[in-house]
Amino acid sequence: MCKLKLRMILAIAISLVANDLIAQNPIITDQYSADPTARVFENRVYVYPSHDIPPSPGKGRPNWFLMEDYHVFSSDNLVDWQDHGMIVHQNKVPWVKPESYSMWAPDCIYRNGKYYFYFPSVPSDTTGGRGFRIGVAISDKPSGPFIPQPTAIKGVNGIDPNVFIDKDGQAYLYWSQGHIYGAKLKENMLELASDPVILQELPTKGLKEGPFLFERNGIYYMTYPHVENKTERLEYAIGSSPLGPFKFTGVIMDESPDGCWTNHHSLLHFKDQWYLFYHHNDLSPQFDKNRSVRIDSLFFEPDGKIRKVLPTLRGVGVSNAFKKIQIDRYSMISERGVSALFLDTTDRFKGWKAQFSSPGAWLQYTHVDFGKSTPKKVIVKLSSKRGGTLQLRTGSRSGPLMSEIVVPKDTSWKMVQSEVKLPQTGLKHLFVSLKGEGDVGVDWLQFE
Ligand code: FUB
Repeated sequence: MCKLKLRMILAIAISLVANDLIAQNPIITDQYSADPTARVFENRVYVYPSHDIPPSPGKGRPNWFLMEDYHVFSSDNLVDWQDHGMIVHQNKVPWVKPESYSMWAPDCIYRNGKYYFYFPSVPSDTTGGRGFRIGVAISDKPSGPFIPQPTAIKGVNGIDPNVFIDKDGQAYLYWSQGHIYGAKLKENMLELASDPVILQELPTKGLKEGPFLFERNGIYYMTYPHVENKTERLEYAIGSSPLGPFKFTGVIMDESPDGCWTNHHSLLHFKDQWYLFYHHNDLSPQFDKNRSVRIDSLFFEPDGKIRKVLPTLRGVGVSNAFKKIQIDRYSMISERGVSALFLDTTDRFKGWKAQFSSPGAWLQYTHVDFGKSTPKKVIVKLSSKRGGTLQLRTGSRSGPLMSEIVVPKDTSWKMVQSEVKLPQTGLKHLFVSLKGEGDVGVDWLQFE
């Protein structure tokens, strides 16, 4: 094979590895991502998030959002995500002020063979007043390329566009600007077909933004982040038509306990399950303008109310037992003696480790699929100051012992393997605990 061909094959292989993101929460761990709108197109889930970038002197406003472009991600199982790359850049949109770093929360919708990507930004031309406008970029495919329209949508001042197409084919655009606004869209999806109205009856005190409207069983749900206390929580109001009137009905997710000021979400029905896509500053605990997209399952009560979603690290989806399992994204942990710590605080994109530090400390990691072939061994990437013994069980503390891993006293990262004593097939929950004294940091584990 000629050298050039070999180099090309190598480059393709490397780019495939780089674009295949495998994660629990947050789902995107090689860049910051926020404001996720999730849609099902062609039986795949596409996520259209904003793209936060780290602060950089001379770029944008200090200590504020820095957002210059959008990427799109897709998955057919909510576990393995592919980054399709950049789809729209601020300096390639004719009406957007160059270097304004204000490509905030977007949405995307399909109509008549085209994908319409809606995004807010700051315009170059401020004759219509200061503030944000909303524009559209169009593509033949959900992953782009998207061609931006030359001008922003006339009559719309604001941020956080959201589009809904009702059963009768009428499309609606929602956005926020102090209040939440809604208007009909023309068939071309590029112009308003009615004057904007303020959606009344939503809370009047505290910022509201990020509208996301959907319909289920004849109920129209207007969902939105709202600052009721200190930071944003996700709320919803219901009505019997797309422009209301709506009635405040409840909270979907409480404000974050660790102070991330924004939250922004979408709801998605995929393969018989509802999901909440939202964001949190997992990869940037000290600076909440660098956020990351998360997913958790969402359930409806029989009367149509939304059951409150408790944020998890485990997220959703089934982990393949024969691939790396990041147990630091646990489902549950003991009250003390175990925590998720960054592997490298100078490069948080390297991810986390599960640190066990006191006798009996445990964690549970749910939904691991062993399929039909039972593993012979488990490989654990770990390090330890004092040494220790990890026990691996299925189910819970009282579940059968699958493997015991004796960990040497060695602070360098190494792979330690241990025999799997009991045959394992099918879907299992893992229970990992520290037997007796010692300490162990686990980067990941994988069965073979
Ligand atoms: O991402 C920038 C802004 O923060 C969004 O437009 C808001 O919804 C909030 O998440």
